[in-house]
Amino acid sequence: VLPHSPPTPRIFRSKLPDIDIPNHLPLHTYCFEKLSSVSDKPCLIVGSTGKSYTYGETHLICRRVASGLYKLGIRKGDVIMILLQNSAEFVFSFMGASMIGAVSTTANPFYTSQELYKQLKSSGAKLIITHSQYVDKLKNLGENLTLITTDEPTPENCLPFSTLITDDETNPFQETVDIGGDDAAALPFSSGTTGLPKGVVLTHKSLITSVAQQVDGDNPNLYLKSNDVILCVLPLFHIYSLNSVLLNSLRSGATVLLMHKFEIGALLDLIQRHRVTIAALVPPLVIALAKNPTVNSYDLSSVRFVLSGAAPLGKELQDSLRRRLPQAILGQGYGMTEAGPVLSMSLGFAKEPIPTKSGSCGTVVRNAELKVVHLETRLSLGYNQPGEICIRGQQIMKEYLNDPEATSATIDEEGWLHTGDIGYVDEDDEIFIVDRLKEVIKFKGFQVPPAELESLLINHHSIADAAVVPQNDEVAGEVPVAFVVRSNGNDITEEDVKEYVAKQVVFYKRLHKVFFVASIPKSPSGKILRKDLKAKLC
Ligand code: 4UV
Repeated sequence: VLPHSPPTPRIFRSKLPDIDIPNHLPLHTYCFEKLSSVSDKPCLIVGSTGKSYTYGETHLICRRVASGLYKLGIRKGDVIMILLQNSAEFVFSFMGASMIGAVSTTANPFYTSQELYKQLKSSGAKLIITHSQYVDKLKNLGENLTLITTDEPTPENCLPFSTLITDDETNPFQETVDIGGDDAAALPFSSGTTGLPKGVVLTHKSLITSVAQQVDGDNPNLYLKSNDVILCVLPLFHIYSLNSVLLNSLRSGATVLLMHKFEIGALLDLIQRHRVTIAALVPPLVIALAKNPTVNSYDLSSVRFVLSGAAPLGKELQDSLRRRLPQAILGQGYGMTEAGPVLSMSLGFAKEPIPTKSGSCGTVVRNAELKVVHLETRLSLGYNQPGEICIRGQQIMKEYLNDPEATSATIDEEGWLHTGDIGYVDEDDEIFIVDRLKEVIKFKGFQVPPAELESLLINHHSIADAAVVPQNDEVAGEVPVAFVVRSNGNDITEEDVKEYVAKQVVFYKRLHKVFFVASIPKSPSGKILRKDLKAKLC
């Protein structure tokens, strides 16, 4: 070793060997690759009605939607917005768009007009598929926007979803659209490590790689079988459910049980009725399963895996759910939209399982590299030393849409994606997340970007400056609270501020408290010293 050569980076890898990943294929071809062997098996079940679609029917409807979108002028590279709760139409739209090389940007149907406008503008979406109850919010948001609604009656100036599916699926376009691995397939929005929500370009290659890292190979990290019934209660507009529930299930030939909203009674009833085997959850739903007394009246013995992700799951909670579901394997996945999304997953879910500790997020997925870097020196650290988690592999995002600056601040020249999460890897290669370097607040796993709320606050004529930080909350994990500097002579109240924000944002971004202060602590370069503000909350 030369005296001045940098130390070799410590890189962590999966205990499972790398596999060949067919990520040259388009996503829909990869997901439906085993169609002929599962064609008559149920692919989707709509929880509220019991209606089910076989794999053969699902694939056919997706092809028709592809053709219908094409007829409406949607071409390769065009963006459509899917603004739906979990439903069969969500799946048909997403896969149909993929078939013509179009890109789906997914958004929360509870978003306000203002939030939707920003995502529409930034994504350049030309067409929106939604439910009639959301159409009012979309009025006047853009000219030349095609609106499609999935329910009857069809509102004025909208087209019914049936326009898309009455078409002939044999349309020759499908053979002529040339889709490459580097072409975008999904465009979820995320604030990443800083700032406002940005479009995250996930390509066919990144999504296939991520799915393969989880469910492919002789010994898959997440062992799904074609007779599995997978609960889809987490919203498909968020990458966790889209990738780890929907795409993983399609690839595995399993059945997806769609629930359009969470309600504990309905959830337990569906698990019992459809003999659900796999439940993908977030910590607040784990709390409900672990603590709600009604759980004892249901037969949940079919459940074999419970996956928790999107926010930290404490050891105690994991242990109390284990007592309730003794037959099930409980474990975590750790994901980030920009990471494609899965960085790590419990090997307890593998075909040849390796038990993982409570509180651990599992080990890094196969065909990927993970390192932990010192916050100041940026040198990579060994076992048990906390630092920023970085990930490298073909699953990570291509870029932030139209934002090279934010892209290069997140993915460095060597291809490492910097997560903004602080964690360590223990001597068994298990990952533990201990803190967050980045600004984002996670309310029940949903992103609340402080910068978005701060820009609303600063726009108020009675507010001179503001900062938003997370406060710990037993049920939600974190809730946003604001520090506000009144502008001269104003007597704006806490209620005024809360109401002003609440009118403009989806429910989980609402402020839970407002503290009036004389000034916001900032670094010499003008960055809000969030740590100082968080310390005031303790
Ligand atoms: O960008 P995002 O909203 O993305 C997610 C994705 C979660 C997934 C995805 C696929 C899975 O299979 C799965 O199990 C979970 O949440 O937010 C990313 C940030 O959320 C925090 C962390 O700060 C990420 O950078 N986060 C995500 N998972 C965990 C977590 C976890 N298991 N424990 C602690 N924090």
